[in-house]
Amino acid sequence: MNGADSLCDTLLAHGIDVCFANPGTSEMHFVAALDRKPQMRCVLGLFEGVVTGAADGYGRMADKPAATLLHLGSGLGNGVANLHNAKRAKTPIVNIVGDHATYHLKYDAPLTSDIESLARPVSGWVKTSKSADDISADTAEAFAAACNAPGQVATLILPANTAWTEAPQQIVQPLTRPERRKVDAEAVREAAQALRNGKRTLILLGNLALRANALEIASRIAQASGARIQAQQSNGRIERGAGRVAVNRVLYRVDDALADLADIEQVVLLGAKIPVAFFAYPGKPSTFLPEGCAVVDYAGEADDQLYALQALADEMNIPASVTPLLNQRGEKVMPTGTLDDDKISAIVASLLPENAIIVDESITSGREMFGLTHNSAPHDFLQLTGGAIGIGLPLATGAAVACPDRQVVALQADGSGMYTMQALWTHARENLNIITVIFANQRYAILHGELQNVGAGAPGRNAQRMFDLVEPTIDWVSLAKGVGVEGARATTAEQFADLFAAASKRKGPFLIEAMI
Ligand SMILES: Cc1ncc(C[n+]2csc(CCOP(=O)(O)OP(=O)(O)O)c2C)c(N)n1
Ligand SMILES: [Mg+2]
Repeated sequence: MNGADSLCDTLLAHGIDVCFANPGTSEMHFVAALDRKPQMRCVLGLFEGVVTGAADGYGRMADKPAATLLHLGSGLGNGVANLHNAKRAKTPIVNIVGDHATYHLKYDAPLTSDIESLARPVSGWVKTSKSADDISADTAEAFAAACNAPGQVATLILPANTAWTEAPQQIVQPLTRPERRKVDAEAVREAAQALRNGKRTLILLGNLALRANALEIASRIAQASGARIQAQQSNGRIERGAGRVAVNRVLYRVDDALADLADIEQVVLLGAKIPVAFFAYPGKPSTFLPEGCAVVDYAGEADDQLYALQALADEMNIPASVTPLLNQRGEKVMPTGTLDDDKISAIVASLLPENAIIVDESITSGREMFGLTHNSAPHDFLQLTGGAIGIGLPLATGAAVACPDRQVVALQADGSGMYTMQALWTHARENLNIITVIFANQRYAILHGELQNVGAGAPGRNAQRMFDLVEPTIDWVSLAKGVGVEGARATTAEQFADLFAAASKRKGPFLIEAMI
């Protein structure tokens, strides 16, 4: 029993049985230990952004952490953008990073770096194990930290000699997971009072308030009080579709969001933060609430939002006759002719398999998707939470590993997809049920718009060369084929619908390059 065995046994004892990995020499003893633990599923990602994004997708869907295994500061650095997204999604991750043996650090070997400093901005907890004796306790602490509500990245750095040194047989057993904080009775009374004060009120929902059961209570509260419910802009996971409550998100574009919230006099925060603009734009406000809007900070992100909703509904004495407003199943809409992004949204919304998981990194192309899928088959919706593009294909990987019986549909803009297209290899390697739809508009379309939005004018030659993915164009069907994923190109709506329908009937990954 060495430190590496102690790590693996402690992870397994805590219910972590998936490890997304890209190891190196300093992690070889962990690899050897993992080899002795067939219960642990090791999933290789061919770039660390795939590893961390997959751990995010897994954590969002499994409601428990996966482990990662990354190689020193460089490996961690490659994975930071998607750890940033995970941090924004409040995803629990036990992020394991190997380091040089402690006595080797003073020689400043080529891969030496300040791993803790790289980890800190994306981690809620960082620790370097000092010895093999500590590994089990440190791993248990990392697990507890990752699960600390509302969920966070816990980075555990393991020097190579802690792995290969003899460790105690005894491992640390899991503690019971602490419950989320429950809002107190006073807060409940205040929130109920606020909902009766006659102000035009928005109840802004985030975190676990966006699960189906919580949304049903929110819908009853909205009807009983006349308040509006809405989700914050950026959410790790929403349960939605037919038979569930429709909830829109705060809009992305500043003018749209301002107009949408213009008449709100009071906002009740329930697992959400005050809505702010993604970016600052010259002459536009940074926050979306109208001036003078009252803020009732009812339940925080780390609180038990389901409890907060139930307690509020009880306090309001809502009659049983007030039932949640549930979405009806929509009519099938099957557009025809030349393909465009809105036709794709309509077709995906119509053909979405039951209980699918939508992973949305469609950027400009999927703007209609959210509205159209209110009436689709019930599904989970995972979005880009932190704005660091390149998460879609990895996120789909993790979601599919967590939920092997469900169809994952990755709606992937082409530019963002190229950041981490290596994930497709993992889709093939693990035979994951993922349909990837590439919105092949062959450009960074959003940046064309943003150049105008910041008031910088029309793109010249240099701007175009930074925004347009041409000369050469990207052939996604060939890329997919090269990493073992079957794919086909669609240029008409009929072709797209046929490919999507066929792909949802088979097992394993399939990629549709949608030419728009
Ligand atoms: C890590 C990271 N790098 C760069 C950016 C800036 N950025 C935002 S959107 C975008 C391009 C998006 O293009 P694409 O994915 O093709 O979507 P489209 O705009 O065409 O819909 C870029 C480069 C970012 N958000 N995150
Ligand atoms: Mg694009």
